[in-house]
Amino acid sequence: MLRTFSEHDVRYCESLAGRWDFLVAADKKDRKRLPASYNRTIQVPSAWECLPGLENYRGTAWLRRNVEMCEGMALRLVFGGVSHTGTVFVDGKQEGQHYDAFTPWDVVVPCKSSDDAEVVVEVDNSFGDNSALHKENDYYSYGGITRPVVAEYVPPVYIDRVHAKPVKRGRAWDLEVTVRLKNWSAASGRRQVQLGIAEAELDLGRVTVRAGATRTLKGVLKGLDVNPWTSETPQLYELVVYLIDGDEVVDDQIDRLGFRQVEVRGKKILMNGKPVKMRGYNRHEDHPQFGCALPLAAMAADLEIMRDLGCNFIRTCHYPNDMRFLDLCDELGFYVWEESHARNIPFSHPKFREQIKTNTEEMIDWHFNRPAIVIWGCLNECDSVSRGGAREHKRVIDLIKKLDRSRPVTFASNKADRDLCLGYVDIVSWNRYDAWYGGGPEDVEPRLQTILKWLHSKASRGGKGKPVIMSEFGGGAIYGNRRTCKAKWSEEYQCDCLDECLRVYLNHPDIAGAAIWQFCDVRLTQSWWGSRPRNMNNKGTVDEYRRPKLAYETVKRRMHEARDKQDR
Ligand code: ADA
Repeated sequence: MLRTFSEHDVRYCESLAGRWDFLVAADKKDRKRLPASYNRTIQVPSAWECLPGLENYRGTAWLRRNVEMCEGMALRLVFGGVSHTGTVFVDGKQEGQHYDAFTPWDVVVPCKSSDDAEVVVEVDNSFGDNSALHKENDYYSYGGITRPVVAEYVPPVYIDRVHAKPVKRGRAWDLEVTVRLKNWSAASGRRQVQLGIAEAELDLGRVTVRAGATRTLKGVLKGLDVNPWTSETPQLYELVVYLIDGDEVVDDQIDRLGFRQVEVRGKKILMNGKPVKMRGYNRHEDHPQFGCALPLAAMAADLEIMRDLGCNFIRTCHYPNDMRFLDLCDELGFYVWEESHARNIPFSHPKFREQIKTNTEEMIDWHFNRPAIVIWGCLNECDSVSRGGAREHKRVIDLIKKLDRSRPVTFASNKADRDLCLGYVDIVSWNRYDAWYGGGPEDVEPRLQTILKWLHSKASRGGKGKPVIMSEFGGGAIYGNRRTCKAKWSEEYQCDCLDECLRVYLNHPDIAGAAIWQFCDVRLTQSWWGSRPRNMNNKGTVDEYRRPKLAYETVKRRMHEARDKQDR
């Protein structure tokens, strides 16, 4: 399923996980848009690179299966993620298309009868003018239906999305709720919405939704006596929303919420009014056996490793993550910096503006309720030094602030004192490799002092007095490469890099967070081959099979020291 819990009791849902018919373009014998036949099957969800012979396949493929229909209802197909462009056909008719592997999307198709329908998903993971965000990069863009797919059956007027924002009022909490209804039918419908959480209930009243229209209802549950969500005590509460037609509950939506409030005050980041120091990792969704389509148990295993290391913070570099991973972060109490999909993207790409806008809107719309997400990020190491680049940064950051004022906003910059955009953000975030690119461990502290001096001066053009997160730092090591001379790419050298970076960053009063680059070694796209040993990004503290390198114990010691210091 799409989540680690059931989102509906009333709405009928069915997982579409399993064997789908599969065909790659090279094997297609006819020139019609959709294949007349398929020559193999594939597991959904999965990445096609895990099929022998398709390890490097970049292009188009089709996945097909039959799906139940239910006359009088509409089939709502919900995709957790299709990499990277999915086009859906139901009984041969194109019903929807979506770009970007990393945000969920849905198509709604009224059922004309209760006969099964044929669903075909055409998937394309090629690069070029069609794709600004997925491109040759220092991580891999896989292919396939790589996250779970669910078939839901919705009545004419149904619940499309529920957003809930906790607001601290002294010792109690208010909950500001927005319910978005849609009507797929040709007739208007009048419905009532009721909701409940933590023994409190609220009737949002009745509303008429015209044919094909969308309506939202808003309301506030006041004075809730609930326990706050924190990293140490990740208390979750179930929100249930009912849609009522006359005296019948015709639809529902269940989500889980945490009551926490994140804010920036001076150089500190506060959770529920208390300063926190976030410490953890950048993590790509990548695994040699599963590509980006990690099963839930593998995601949970990664989080257990980070918990063992004493981490409380994860940056979902460089894209929105699987909803199940975010659910686990809610359950385990990890703070998450989630960012819309961009790593060193040229703003000149013809599709950049439209694709980054859609990806950012979808990230916030689908993930708004996650208590674990405490920071929205964007535009990793893009052009924040030219006036044109500054305009693009302002455009995306303003969009995030328009969509959600309840979380601070940042972007990870590698432009140091050339940055023009620090005035737009709530938190200044730096990717710095002072111990790796052009320096050694001994350069970490003095270079931090220099850049902080610049930041807290007028010269930083708006960064003065803001909290700082060291959003990337570290060094590479090839698993098993042990060298007492501590040559670069040895585990010993990486150990020294991380030891000094963590000693400085976890103890500096101006640094509110530190995220090591990176959790595990990851695959690169072909054009990056030759730029890195093994054609991998080898800066993981564990390798791609999650085998710990020498630095593991050093990181663990430093993270536990910081955790114990914070708890005192
Ligand atoms: C950049 C980038 C990361 C990774 C890193 C590295 O900071 O944001 O995605 O490429 O460099 O390994 O050099």
